[in-house]
Order: sequence, then C-alpha cells, then structure tokens
Amino acid sequence: AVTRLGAAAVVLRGWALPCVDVLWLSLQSVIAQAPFRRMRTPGGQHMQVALTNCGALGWVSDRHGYRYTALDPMSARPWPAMPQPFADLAASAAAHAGFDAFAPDACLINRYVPGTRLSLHQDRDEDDFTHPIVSVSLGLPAVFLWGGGVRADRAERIPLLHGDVVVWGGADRLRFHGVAPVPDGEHPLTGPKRINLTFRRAR
Ligand code: MD5
Ligand code: FE
Repeated sequence: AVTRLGAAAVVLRGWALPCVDVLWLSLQSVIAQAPFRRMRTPGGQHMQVALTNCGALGWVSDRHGYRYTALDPMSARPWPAMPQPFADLAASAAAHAGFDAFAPDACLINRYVPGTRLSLHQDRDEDDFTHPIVSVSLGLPAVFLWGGGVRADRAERIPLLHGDVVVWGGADRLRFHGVAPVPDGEHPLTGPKRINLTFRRAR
C-alpha cells in the first residue's frame, strides 16, 4: 500500500519487508567497520540519535557544523562501501515513487533507543535538492513528524513501522521533519531499537 504524504512524498508500506534479513546482515558488516557513535552538534551537545554511514560520503556533525566527508572521523578511513542490497532497495523504491535512476552516494544510518527523538529540521547539506531522499525504517515503530516549509508549520504525525520506506523529493524535498520519542519495546530483529537508513545524493 502507498500512503501519499505530499505532492512528491509517499510512504511505501512494507516495501523493505522482503529484504529486511539481507539488509540486517549487510548492516552488521557496516557497523563492524564503522560503529554507531553519538556526534556533537555545533552547539556542543551530543545528539540523542547514534549514527554511522556507508557509501562514498557520510554525514557528520561536530562543533564546526554539519557536512559530508569521505573519511570516517573516528577511524580516518573511508566509510564502508554501500552494500549492494542497500543501493538496490533505494533505487527500486525511488523508481516506484516516480524518481528514475536514483543513485545515492551516501547512506546515513540512525539508531534510536527508546526515548530518543529527532527534532524538526530540514535536510539541506546536499548539493542538489532535485534528487529525492529514501528512508527505510527497521525495528521499533516510531511516529514521524511531517511539517511544512517553515519550522512553525503544524506537523502531521505519521506512524512508521518495520519495513516501511519513505520517498520524498521535488516540492517536498525541503519540508521540516523529525521523529517523536521512540516508545519502549522489543523487536524480534533489532531488539530494543529503531534503525533508519537514509539514502541521499550528497554531491
Ligand atoms: C529518521 N532521519 O527516521 C529520520 C527521518 C535525518 C532524518 O530525518 O535527517 O537523518 S528519515 C526522513 C523522513 C522520513 C519521512 C518523512 C520525512 C523524512 N519528511 O517529511 O521529510 O532517522
Ligand atoms: Fe532529516
């Protein structure tokens, strides 16, 4: 089933379910090379969400700001390559939503433990906003906050479940969005966590 969020944004319910086991296995090899870590914000706080990356470029935050880097600052080595099942899923979901030939060069992997939230923000560290973003939810359910073009716009609450994939681009690419605090729980695949894979074309 497809839920339309906006002119150019859809939730593909359960789209990743046929490949969640392969995704999970691929993820284990990524985090063996580049473990989850909590990054500092430019304000000096630690982000609640722990993250890592795979692909040519990884999104990082530190006291200097937000940017994409080719090297993992923790290891000084390139980020792990994007596993083929990740790239294939991102491209197929994007195509289903009407974005042909999506070739992400960055996959940000977010880890939420119960209580973790992500406050409203825009994704604007990429060079070209004509490319869509594809987001894959694994593990514990969460409520997405789908806002408007300015932070003060009222946000709609969208439940996202294990295996759901969100694709958004075009007119919706710069919407404010966030994640409400993840409720307590235990998931058979991920344990007490929600994992989100966010695929982007950074450059
Ligand atoms: C996440 N991550 O679940 C979130 C959301 C991020 C980030 O926002 O920048 O790492 S994935 C993106 C998403 C899903 C559904 C709707 C919208 C964004 N949106 O309204 O833009 O870790
Ligand atoms: Fe975001």
